[in-house]
Amino acid sequence: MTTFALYGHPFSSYTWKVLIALYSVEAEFEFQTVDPDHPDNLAFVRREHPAGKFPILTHGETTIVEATSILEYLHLHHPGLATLIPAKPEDAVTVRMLDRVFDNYVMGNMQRVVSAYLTDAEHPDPAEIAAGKDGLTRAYRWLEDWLGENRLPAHVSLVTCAAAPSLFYADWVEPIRLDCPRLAALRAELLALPPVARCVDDARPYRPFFPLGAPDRD
Ligand SMILES: N[C@@H](CCC(=O)N[C@@H](CS)C(=O)NCC(=O)O)C(=O)O
Repeated sequence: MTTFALYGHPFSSYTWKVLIALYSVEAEFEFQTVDPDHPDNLAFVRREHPAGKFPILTHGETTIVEATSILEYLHLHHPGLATLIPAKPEDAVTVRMLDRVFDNYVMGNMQRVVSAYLTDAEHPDPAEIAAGKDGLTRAYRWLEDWLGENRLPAHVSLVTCAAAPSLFYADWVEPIRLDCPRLAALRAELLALPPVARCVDDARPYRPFFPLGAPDRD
């Protein structure tokens, strides 16, 4: 079988998104760390992604950018990951919808707050922080209501891969409060899944680099 190679970093939420799928089936792949100690990998990512971001997957002559597209590709090309997206079209729409919700409104608002600290660690822009946290609170409320009326697929799916890293880091930025018990329970369930726990553990050495300061939990 042609080797899959994943360019990413163990502390990167979007890298986790793909790692969770690969780990869930113990897929064989090559991990290419993107950091200053691996300048060739940094150069590859800057060349291949329109904004120089990772993860990136290569498979033979094929290069795929963007985590969701990588998962769509693995769904088609990795025999163990054929269930990442449900076969029933209506269910597939729901899974893809939630993937967008987690990326755009959970991950996106979490990254907005983190970016404010990366831009100026001493004096992060209070307006950016407030906007990001407000966006997270709104997304939490929407997800809490959605979970009250719907169920997620029981197996590892595209939603698992999107939800676990975004909820993990978002909760560090704006804790999920007691008024969202279903969402808090979902985060705990996701963190207990072996492929997610493996990502959390592999990322532990990098926690001191979390720009807001990592909490003493998880
Ligand atoms: N829309 C991209 C977002 C990827 C992204 O934000 N990656 C971050 C790491 S989690 C990154 O590459 N940061 C480094 C940079 O922007 O230079 C995806 O879905 O893959």
